Amino acid sequence: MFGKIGSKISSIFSGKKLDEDMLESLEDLLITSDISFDTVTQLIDTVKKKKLGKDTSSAEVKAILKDEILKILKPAEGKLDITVANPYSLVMIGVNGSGKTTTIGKLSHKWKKEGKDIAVIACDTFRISATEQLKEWTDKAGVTLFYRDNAEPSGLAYDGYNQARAQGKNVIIVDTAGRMANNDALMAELQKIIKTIGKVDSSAPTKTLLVLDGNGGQNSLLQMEKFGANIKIDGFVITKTEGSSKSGFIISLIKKYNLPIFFVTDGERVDDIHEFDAEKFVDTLLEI
Ligand SMILES: Nc1nc2c(ncn2[C@@H]2O[C@H](COP(=O)(O)OP(=O)(O)OP(=O)(O)O)[C@@H](O)[C@H]2O)c(=O)[nH]1
Ligand SMILES: [Mg+2]
Repeated sequence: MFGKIGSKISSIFSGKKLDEDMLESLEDLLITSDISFDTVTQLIDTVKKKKLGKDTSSAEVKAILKDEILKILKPAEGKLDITVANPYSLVMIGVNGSGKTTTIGKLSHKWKKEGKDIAVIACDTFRISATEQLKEWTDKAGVTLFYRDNAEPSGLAYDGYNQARAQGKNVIIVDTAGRMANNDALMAELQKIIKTIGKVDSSAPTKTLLVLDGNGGQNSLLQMEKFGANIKIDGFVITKTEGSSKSGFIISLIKKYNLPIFFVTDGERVDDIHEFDAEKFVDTLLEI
Protein backbone atom coordinates (compact mmCIF):
# COMPACT_ATOMS: atom_id res chain seq x y z
CA MET A 1 0.00 0.00 0.00
CA PHE A 2 1.20 3.48 -0.95
CA GLY A 3 4.51 4.49 -2.52
CA LYS A 4 7.75 3.88 -0.77
CA ILE A 5 10.79 6.08 -0.26
CA GLY A 6 12.36 4.42 2.74
CA SER A 7 15.12 2.52 1.01
CA LYS A 8 16.16 5.65 -0.84
CA ILE A 9 16.41 7.52 2.46
CA SER A 10 18.64 4.72 3.71
CA SER A 11 20.98 5.27 0.78
CA ILE A 12 21.48 8.95 1.71
CA PHE A 13 22.12 8.65 5.45
CA SER A 14 24.57 6.15 6.82
CA GLY A 15 25.54 7.42 10.25
CA LYS A 16 27.93 10.09 9.00
CA LYS A 17 27.75 13.82 9.81
CA LEU A 18 24.64 15.28 8.21
CA ASP A 19 25.51 18.00 5.69
CA GLU A 20 23.71 20.31 3.26
CA ASP A 21 24.26 17.91 0.34
CA MET A 22 22.44 15.14 2.14
CA LEU A 23 19.59 17.51 2.95
CA GLU A 24 19.38 18.45 -0.70
CA SER A 25 19.20 14.80 -1.74
CA LEU A 26 16.46 14.25 0.82
CA GLU A 27 14.61 17.29 -0.47
CA ASP A 28 14.71 15.97 -4.05
CA LEU A 29 13.51 12.58 -2.91
CA LEU A 30 10.54 13.99 -0.98
CA ILE A 31 9.56 16.15 -3.92
CA THR A 32 9.58 13.18 -6.30
CA SER A 33 7.15 11.38 -4.01
CA ASP A 34 4.74 14.24 -4.69
CA ILE A 35 4.89 16.03 -1.39
CA SER A 36 4.40 19.71 -2.17
CA PHE A 37 7.25 22.17 -1.82
CA ASP A 38 6.12 23.97 1.33
CA THR A 39 5.59 20.68 3.16
CA VAL A 40 8.98 19.41 2.03
CA THR A 41 10.57 22.63 3.28
CA GLN A 42 8.96 22.14 6.67
CA LEU A 43 10.23 18.55 6.87
CA ILE A 44 13.75 19.45 5.74
CA ASP A 45 13.93 22.35 8.20
CA THR A 46 13.06 20.05 11.06
CA VAL A 47 15.70 17.47 10.11
CA LYS A 48 18.24 20.27 9.65
CA LYS A 49 17.50 21.89 13.00
CA LYS A 50 17.85 18.60 14.85
CA LYS A 51 20.72 16.95 13.00
CA LEU A 52 22.91 19.29 10.89
CA GLY A 53 26.56 18.57 11.64
CA LYS A 54 25.72 15.54 13.78
CA ASP A 55 26.31 11.86 13.05
CA THR A 56 22.98 10.68 11.70
CA SER A 57 21.58 7.30 10.74
CA SER A 58 18.74 6.76 8.29
CA ALA A 59 16.65 5.39 11.15
CA GLU A 60 17.01 8.71 12.97
CA VAL A 61 16.02 10.69 9.88
CA LYS A 62 13.02 8.45 9.32
CA ALA A 63 11.97 8.86 12.96
CA ILE A 64 12.06 12.66 12.62
CA LEU A 65 10.12 12.57 9.36
CA LYS A 66 7.61 10.15 10.84
CA ASP A 67 7.00 12.46 13.80
CA GLU A 68 6.49 15.48 11.61
CA ILE A 69 4.25 13.72 9.08
CA LEU A 70 2.15 12.17 11.84
CA LYS A 71 1.56 15.61 13.34
CA ILE A 72 -0.14 16.47 10.05
CA LEU A 73 -1.89 13.17 9.33
CA LYS A 74 -2.97 11.81 12.70
CA PRO A 75 -5.81 14.35 13.06
CA ALA A 76 -7.05 13.27 9.60
CA GLU A 77 -8.00 9.75 10.72
CA GLY A 78 -11.71 10.03 9.96
CA LYS A 79 -14.38 7.87 11.58
CA LEU A 80 -17.70 7.80 9.82
CA ASP A 81 -20.32 7.15 12.48
CA ILE A 82 -23.40 6.23 10.49
CA THR A 83 -25.54 6.07 13.63
CA VAL A 84 -25.52 9.85 14.15
CA ALA A 85 -28.34 10.30 11.64
CA ASN A 86 -31.19 8.11 10.40
CA PRO A 87 -31.10 8.06 7.48
CA TYR A 88 -27.41 8.83 7.22
CA SER A 89 -26.78 10.16 3.73
CA LEU A 90 -23.64 10.33 1.66
CA VAL A 91 -22.93 11.95 -1.68
CA MET A 92 -19.84 10.72 -3.51
CA ILE A 93 -18.15 13.10 -5.92
CA GLY A 94 -14.93 13.17 -7.91
CA VAL A 95 -13.37 13.08 -11.36
CA ASN A 96 -13.99 10.28 -13.86
CA GLY A 97 -12.66 6.94 -12.81
CA SER A 98 -11.54 7.99 -9.33
CA GLY A 99 -13.42 5.07 -7.78
CA LYS A 100 -16.78 6.46 -6.61
CA THR A 101 -18.98 3.60 -7.81
CA THR A 102 -16.63 0.87 -6.62
CA THR A 103 -16.32 2.51 -3.21
CA ILE A 104 -20.11 2.74 -2.92
CA GLY A 105 -20.29 -0.99 -3.70
CA LYS A 106 -17.78 -1.76 -0.96
CA LEU A 107 -19.47 0.48 1.61
CA SER A 108 -22.89 -1.01 0.82
CA HIS A 109 -21.51 -4.47 1.42
CA LYS A 110 -19.76 -3.44 4.66
CA TRP A 111 -22.72 -1.66 6.22
CA LYS A 112 -25.22 -4.26 5.07
CA LYS A 113 -23.09 -6.86 6.84
CA GLU A 114 -23.27 -4.68 9.94
CA GLY A 115 -27.06 -4.98 9.79
CA LYS A 116 -27.95 -1.64 8.21
CA ASP A 117 -30.66 -1.19 5.62
CA ILE A 118 -29.01 0.57 2.66
CA ALA A 119 -30.27 2.39 -0.42
CA VAL A 120 -28.12 3.64 -3.27
CA ILE A 121 -29.32 6.23 -5.77
CA ALA A 122 -27.84 6.00 -9.27
CA CYS A 123 -27.48 9.67 -10.13
CA ASP A 124 -24.75 9.00 -12.70
CA THR A 125 -27.11 9.21 -15.62
CA PHE A 126 -24.34 10.58 -17.79
CA ARG A 127 -22.57 7.36 -18.73
CA ILE A 128 -24.72 4.67 -20.33
CA SER A 129 -23.23 1.72 -18.46
CA ALA A 130 -22.99 3.50 -15.10
CA THR A 131 -26.25 2.17 -13.69
CA GLU A 132 -25.44 -1.38 -14.78
CA GLN A 133 -22.06 -1.19 -13.09
CA LEU A 134 -23.66 0.08 -9.90
CA LYS A 135 -26.43 -2.53 -10.08
CA GLU A 136 -23.88 -5.32 -10.17
CA TRP A 137 -22.44 -4.05 -6.91
CA THR A 138 -25.77 -3.41 -5.18
CA ASP A 139 -27.15 -6.81 -6.27
CA LYS A 140 -24.06 -8.49 -4.91
CA ALA A 141 -24.37 -6.59 -1.64
CA GLY A 142 -28.12 -7.21 -1.51
CA VAL A 143 -29.05 -3.56 -1.09
CA THR A 144 -31.70 -1.41 -2.79
CA LEU A 145 -30.85 0.61 -5.88
CA PHE A 146 -32.96 3.51 -7.08
CA TYR A 147 -32.52 4.21 -10.78
CA ARG A 148 -34.54 5.37 -13.75
CA ASP A 149 -33.81 5.39 -17.47
CA ASN A 150 -33.11 8.84 -18.90
CA ALA A 151 -33.55 10.40 -15.50
CA GLU A 152 -32.56 13.94 -14.70
CA PRO A 153 -30.07 13.43 -11.81
CA SER A 154 -31.49 15.84 -9.25
CA GLY A 155 -35.07 14.69 -9.94
CA LEU A 156 -33.97 11.11 -9.36
CA ALA A 157 -32.11 12.14 -6.21
CA TYR A 158 -35.28 13.79 -4.93
CA ASP A 159 -37.53 10.80 -5.59
CA GLY A 160 -34.94 8.26 -4.53
CA TYR A 161 -34.23 10.00 -1.24
CA ASN A 162 -37.94 10.38 -0.48
CA GLN A 163 -38.67 6.73 -1.17
CA ALA A 164 -35.62 5.47 0.68
CA ARG A 165 -36.56 7.50 3.72
CA ALA A 166 -40.18 6.34 3.54
CA GLN A 167 -38.90 2.75 3.43
CA GLY A 168 -36.92 3.37 6.60
CA LYS A 169 -33.48 2.97 5.06
CA ASN A 170 -30.67 3.66 7.52
CA VAL A 171 -28.09 4.77 4.97
CA ILE A 172 -28.65 6.47 1.62
CA ILE A 173 -25.69 6.76 -0.76
CA VAL A 174 -25.81 8.91 -3.87
CA ASP A 175 -23.53 8.01 -6.78
CA THR A 176 -22.74 10.84 -9.18
CA ALA A 177 -21.18 11.11 -12.61
CA GLY A 178 -17.46 11.75 -12.71
CA ARG A 179 -16.57 15.18 -13.99
CA MET A 180 -13.71 17.49 -14.57
CA ALA A 181 -13.97 20.31 -12.11
CA ASN A 182 -13.82 22.87 -14.91
CA ASN A 183 -17.03 21.55 -16.46
CA ASP A 184 -19.43 24.22 -15.24
CA ALA A 185 -22.59 22.48 -16.39
CA LEU A 186 -21.73 19.25 -14.58
CA MET A 187 -20.62 21.15 -11.51
CA ALA A 188 -23.96 22.97 -11.44
CA GLU A 189 -25.71 19.61 -11.76
CA LEU A 190 -23.82 18.35 -8.72
CA GLN A 191 -24.79 21.42 -6.72
CA LYS A 192 -28.40 20.83 -7.73
CA ILE A 193 -28.34 17.19 -6.56
CA ILE A 194 -27.01 18.26 -3.18
CA LYS A 195 -29.45 21.15 -2.85
CA THR A 196 -32.37 18.95 -3.86
CA ILE A 197 -31.86 16.28 -1.23
CA GLY A 198 -31.38 19.12 1.25
CA LYS A 199 -34.91 20.20 0.39
CA VAL A 200 -36.28 16.75 1.23
CA ASP A 201 -34.31 16.58 4.45
CA SER A 202 -32.59 19.69 5.80
CA SER A 203 -29.80 17.61 7.38
CA ALA A 204 -28.96 15.83 4.09
CA PRO A 205 -26.46 15.03 2.88
CA THR A 206 -24.88 14.08 6.17
CA LYS A 207 -21.53 14.04 4.37
CA THR A 208 -20.21 14.80 0.91
CA LEU A 209 -17.03 12.88 0.18
CA LEU A 210 -14.48 13.66 -2.50
CA VAL A 211 -13.07 10.43 -3.95
CA LEU A 212 -9.43 10.80 -5.04
CA ASP A 213 -7.24 8.36 -6.91
CA GLY A 214 -4.21 7.53 -4.76
CA ASN A 215 -2.03 7.81 -7.86
CA GLY A 216 -3.25 11.32 -8.58
CA GLY A 217 -0.27 13.10 -7.09
CA GLN A 218 -0.37 16.90 -6.95
CA ASN A 219 -3.29 16.93 -9.38
CA SER A 220 -5.48 15.75 -6.51
CA LEU A 221 -4.92 19.05 -4.71
CA LEU A 222 -6.15 20.84 -7.79
CA GLN A 223 -9.24 18.65 -7.82
CA MET A 224 -9.93 19.50 -4.19
CA GLU A 225 -9.47 23.18 -4.93
CA LYS A 226 -11.90 23.12 -7.85
CA PHE A 227 -14.57 20.91 -6.31
CA GLY A 228 -14.21 22.67 -2.97
CA ALA A 229 -14.81 26.05 -4.60
CA ASN A 230 -18.27 24.84 -5.63
CA ILE A 231 -19.27 22.30 -3.02
CA LYS A 232 -18.80 21.87 0.71
CA ILE A 233 -16.62 18.80 1.04
CA ASP A 234 -16.53 16.98 4.37
CA GLY A 235 -13.68 14.58 3.74
CA PHE A 236 -11.93 12.17 1.43
CA VAL A 237 -11.79 8.61 0.19
CA ILE A 238 -8.39 7.71 -1.29
CA THR A 239 -8.56 4.82 -3.75
CA LYS A 240 -6.08 2.51 -5.51
CA THR A 241 -3.52 2.92 -2.76
CA GLU A 242 -2.05 -0.54 -3.30
CA GLY A 243 0.11 0.49 -6.23
CA SER A 244 0.58 4.16 -5.56
CA SER A 245 3.97 5.79 -5.90
CA LYS A 246 2.59 9.30 -5.75
CA SER A 247 0.98 9.10 -2.35
CA GLY A 248 3.04 11.93 -0.83
CA PHE A 249 0.33 14.30 -2.02
CA ILE A 250 -1.84 13.07 0.83
CA ILE A 251 0.40 14.86 3.32
CA SER A 252 0.11 18.14 1.43
CA LEU A 253 -3.61 17.66 0.87
CA ILE A 254 -4.30 17.28 4.57
CA LYS A 255 -1.91 20.06 5.57
CA LYS A 256 -3.68 22.44 3.23
CA TYR A 257 -7.33 21.45 3.67
CA ASN A 258 -7.40 19.94 7.12
CA LEU A 259 -10.21 17.49 6.37
CA PRO A 260 -10.53 13.84 7.41
CA ILE A 261 -9.77 10.82 5.24
CA PHE A 262 -12.64 8.44 5.97
CA PHE A 263 -11.56 5.46 3.89
CA VAL A 264 -8.71 4.16 1.78
CA THR A 265 -9.21 1.38 -0.76
CA ASP A 266 -6.55 -0.99 -2.02
CA GLY A 267 -8.04 -3.30 -4.61
CA GLU A 268 -11.11 -4.17 -6.58
CA ARG A 269 -12.53 -6.78 -4.25
CA VAL A 270 -15.42 -6.02 -1.95
CA ASP A 271 -13.33 -6.10 1.22
CA ASP A 272 -10.57 -3.84 -0.08
CA ILE A 273 -11.65 -0.87 1.99
CA HIS A 274 -10.26 0.32 5.32
CA GLU A 275 -10.34 3.24 7.69
CA PHE A 276 -7.34 5.51 7.23
CA ASP A 277 -4.50 4.63 9.59
CA ALA A 278 -1.98 7.49 9.60
CA GLU A 279 0.79 5.51 11.26
CA LYS A 280 0.46 2.64 8.85
CA PHE A 281 0.58 5.07 5.94
CA VAL A 282 3.77 6.72 7.22
CA ASP A 283 5.45 3.43 8.09
CA THR A 284 4.75 2.14 4.59
CA LEU A 285 5.92 5.34 2.93
CA LEU A 286 9.15 5.46 4.94
CA GLU A 287 9.55 1.67 5.06
CA ILE A 288 9.86 1.63 8.81
N1 LIG B 1 -6.73 -1.47 -8.17
C1 LIG B 1 -7.79 -0.78 -7.75
N2 LIG B 1 -8.72 -0.44 -8.64
C2 LIG B 1 -9.77 0.27 -8.20
C3 LIG B 1 -9.92 0.67 -6.84
N3 LIG B 1 -11.07 1.37 -6.73
C4 LIG B 1 -11.61 1.41 -7.97
N4 LIG B 1 -10.84 0.76 -8.86
C5 LIG B 1 -11.05 0.58 -10.31
O1 LIG B 1 -10.99 1.83 -10.95
C6 LIG B 1 -11.88 1.87 -12.05
C7 LIG B 1 -12.82 3.05 -11.90
O2 LIG B 1 -13.61 2.86 -10.77
P1 LIG B 1 -15.10 3.38 -10.68
O3 LIG B 1 -15.62 3.00 -9.34
O4 LIG B 1 -15.89 2.98 -11.86
O5 LIG B 1 -14.83 4.96 -10.73
P2 LIG B 1 -15.90 6.13 -10.78
O6 LIG B 1 -15.36 7.24 -9.99
O7 LIG B 1 -17.25 5.64 -10.42
O8 LIG B 1 -15.84 6.50 -12.34
P3 LIG B 1 -16.92 7.35 -13.20
O9 LIG B 1 -18.25 6.82 -12.87
O10 LIG B 1 -16.50 7.14 -14.63
O11 LIG B 1 -16.73 8.76 -12.79
C8 LIG B 1 -12.61 0.53 -12.07
O12 LIG B 1 -11.98 -0.31 -12.98
C9 LIG B 1 -12.41 0.01 -10.64
O13 LIG B 1 -12.43 -1.39 -10.58
C10 LIG B 1 -8.88 0.28 -5.90
O14 LIG B 1 -8.89 0.59 -4.72
N5 LIG B 1 -7.84 -0.43 -6.43
MG1 LIG C 1 -19.06 5.76 -11.41
